[in-house]
Amino acid sequence: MASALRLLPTASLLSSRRFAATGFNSVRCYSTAKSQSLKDRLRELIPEKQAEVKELRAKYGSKVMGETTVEMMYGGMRGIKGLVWEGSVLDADEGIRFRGYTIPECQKLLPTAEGGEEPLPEALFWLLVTGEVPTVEQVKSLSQDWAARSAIPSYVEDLLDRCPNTLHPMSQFSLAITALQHESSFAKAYQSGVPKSQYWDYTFEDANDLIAKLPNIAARIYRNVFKDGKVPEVNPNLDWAANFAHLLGYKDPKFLELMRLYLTIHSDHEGGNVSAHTTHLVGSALSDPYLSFAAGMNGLAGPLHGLANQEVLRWTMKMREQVGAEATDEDIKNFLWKTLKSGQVVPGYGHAVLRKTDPRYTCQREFALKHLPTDPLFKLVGQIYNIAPGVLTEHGKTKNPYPNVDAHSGVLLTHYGFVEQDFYTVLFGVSRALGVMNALIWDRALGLPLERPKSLSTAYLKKMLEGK
Ligand code: CMX
Repeated sequence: MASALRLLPTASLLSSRRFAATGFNSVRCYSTAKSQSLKDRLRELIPEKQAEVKELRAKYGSKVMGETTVEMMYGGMRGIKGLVWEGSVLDADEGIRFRGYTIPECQKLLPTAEGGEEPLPEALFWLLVTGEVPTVEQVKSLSQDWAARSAIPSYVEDLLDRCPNTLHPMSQFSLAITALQHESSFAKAYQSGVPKSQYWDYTFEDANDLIAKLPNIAARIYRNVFKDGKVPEVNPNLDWAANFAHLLGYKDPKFLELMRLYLTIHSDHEGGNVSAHTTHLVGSALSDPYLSFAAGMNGLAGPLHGLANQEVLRWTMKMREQVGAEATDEDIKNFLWKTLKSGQVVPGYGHAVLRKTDPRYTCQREFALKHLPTDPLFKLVGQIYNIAPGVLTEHGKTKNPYPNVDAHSGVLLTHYGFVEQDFYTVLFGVSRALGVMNALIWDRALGLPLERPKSLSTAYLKKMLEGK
């Protein structure tokens, strides 16, 4: 494990404006006993946060946060401020901050595996839940806790083993998560009439169980569809990402580092994206965390959202097939235009909120520059990065001609022999659990109600607008 010293944040990091920007009152480091469990720490934080929110609502409850235009109503509600999401905030130009920390800051501050450089996803989860940078001991205990919770029931194994290999891995993933609902502590507690003030406790248990079991579910799908169908035992001494790689059948320490980075950066991207918002929306009906997450995963499986990582690699391979290994810039430009003129989107480019290169793309590019600088596919992706923004700008439709997270991940995975593109979105899904489960715990802790925005028909709108 990294030395404790490495975890101490610098004064400049702590004093930065980002804490004000996220709305989280403070980021505390080393304020807790080194061995305190995540749940114990959360139990202390919840009353503070409840009081903070109560005061905010009493003081500013009637304050207007923005306006809704007719264009927004027909335009996918872009820019409407209608959700509270504690874990992360996305800035159009700067990208994501997890509890106030940028990705490079997380890479500097969060504990790593022994000898590693990338943050452990468990550490990111701790940060998302508490707003605090965890100690090495705290992260280690969370790794052990998740390893201990990781087994999946035999009926879920049987269910997956019976799926046809042609059923998309994301459909299998969603199916298994829905079936796992049988285990929900929250659903059982709700049926037995537990008071609302305790909802968060059972949600916390489900959230941790679910996160812990996802590597076993995902690896079973991977091994069934693409390998020999045999899944090894979880190793209680490994961290969550390393265990996942082990279950999938990958041993290269660099691939383990890639998994740690991958599972950290795909976790959370504020609340409005389809997978996050869906999980939150379904959870608002007090559907338990399994049902809520399965719904979110069905949204992640869409090609405009998480499935784009699979689409990017397919598209890049197709390009390589057509233009050859030594593609000129002109070849790439022509292929981009061909894609656009055929009415397709360029996968991995554009974003509903971002207006600059996604820092999740940048950190994957940096990983590639460090570990696989001469990989031919990485070179091609770099070449596309130089050309695509110009073509998309000239095309004139997309508001953001720069790459998003999905433009890079497939190349890194392919380098390490992970070539099964249909599985890529499942990896995204395993990571996304960290962000949306944190949000669901806080939804329950803050007692957020059933979500129910107002909708209008075009006829009603016309009547309102034209006075008819
Ligand atoms: N290639 C071609 N056209 C694009 C484009 C792209 N990469 N990105 C946006 N456009 C088009 C849109 O389709 C839209 O066209 P129409 O007016 O004909 O409908 C127009 O540009 C305006 O869209 P926008 O406001 O810039 O983008 P949206 O907020 O509507 O959509 C996104 C965002 C991500 C769906 C879109 O950029 C896209 O389809 N990108 C490719 C798919 C992708 O990479 N998705 C992954 C996003 C990250 C993630 O969630 O994982």
